[in-house]
Order: sequence, then structure tokens, then C-alpha cells
Amino acid sequence: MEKYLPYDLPLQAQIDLLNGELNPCGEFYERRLSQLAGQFVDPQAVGAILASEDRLLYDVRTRAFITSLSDLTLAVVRIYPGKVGDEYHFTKGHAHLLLEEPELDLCLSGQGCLLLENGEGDFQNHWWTAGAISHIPPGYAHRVVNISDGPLVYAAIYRLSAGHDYERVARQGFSRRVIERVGLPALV
Ligand code: S6P
Ligand code: ZN
Repeated sequence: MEKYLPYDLPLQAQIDLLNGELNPCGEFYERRLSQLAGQFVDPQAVGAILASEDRLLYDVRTRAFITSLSDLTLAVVRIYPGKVGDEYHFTKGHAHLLLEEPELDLCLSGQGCLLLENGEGDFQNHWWTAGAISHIPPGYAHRVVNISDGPLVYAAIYRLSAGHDYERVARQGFSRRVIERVGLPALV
């Protein structure tokens, strides 16, 4: 009888810090503008873009490190640069279904802004450059905004069983947005 199951043994993976490739990768998915259309503040700008293309906003590579005792998961996200109207590209945003579950985010390249809101009146934001680490405490909805001219790449570490509650953000949004004002990002 084997002492360990294969998935209980150590594993190594490699991230390309600039383009977000993850090797070996588990799941890969893309999110396009039509999937976030209602989240941007300017519906006319959304409609004008969708009339010609369903723009790719970001892609996500994940790798779950499942053992018989744990389910730590790594996601590497690449948000493409650009704006919808004056609003920079962002992720859909979610809270975790298991409210007690935290997350660690690490900015790998580019510049961004993490929006954090707990639904009880506390809003915070973290400006990111490469190397910034954010702890997202239990109960905080989170969204990442790319304010760079190039891709923003970051890694997220969380437990797979934390789950994603997208409904809360779809219903309430975030109380602040990051838009371009005279060539610079501003939180409004
Ligand atoms: C998962 C973690 C990230 C997001 C990623 C994309 O808990 O927060 O890996 O999945 O940032 O965001 P979203 O809101 O589309 O899942
Ligand atoms: Zn999360």
C-alpha cells in the first residue's frame, strides 16, 4: 500500500509574471464585455463596443492544489488594458460564498487598483504595482481594476471551497469606480 496518494505530494508550478501563463494549468477561462455589461457606468459606451466586438476583458488560469486534507487554489489573472468610456477594465467582482474565507492577492506586473467592500459600510482600495500584496479579509467583496497601459497580472490564493457569490456584486455593485480624469486614474 502506498504511503501517500499522489495528490498529497508536493507540487511546483511556474508563472510567467508578464503574461500570466501558468504551467501546469488546471482550468482556463475568459471573461468578455457582454458578461459584465451591466457593471460599467456608461451603457452607451458598452453598446458602442458591443456593436463591433465582444471585447475580451481578462482571462484566468487556475490550479487547485487538492490534498486529502486541504484545497488551496491559485488563480493567475491577466486583465487587458483599456477603458469602457472613461472607466478602466475590471473584473466582475465577487464575495466568497463561505463568508469566513479570506484571500491573498499578489500583483505580479502592471498597475492596478483593488476595490474592497464588506457590505456593512466599509469600503477600501489598494493601489497596486508589481510586488503589492493584499489580504482580503473574510466577508469583503473584491474587484480588480487595470489602470496600466499594458496587461495587469496578479495571483490570487484562496480555498477552492470558498466559492464565489457573484450575485451580491451584480445587485449592489461597488460604491466607488476607477475612471480616467485628465489622463490619470481617479477613484470616484
Ligand atoms: C477567486 C479570486 C480571483 C478571481 C479573479 C477573477 O476567489 O478572487 O481568482 O476569480 O480575480 O475575478 P472574478 O470576479 O471574475 O471571479
Ligand atoms: Zn475571491
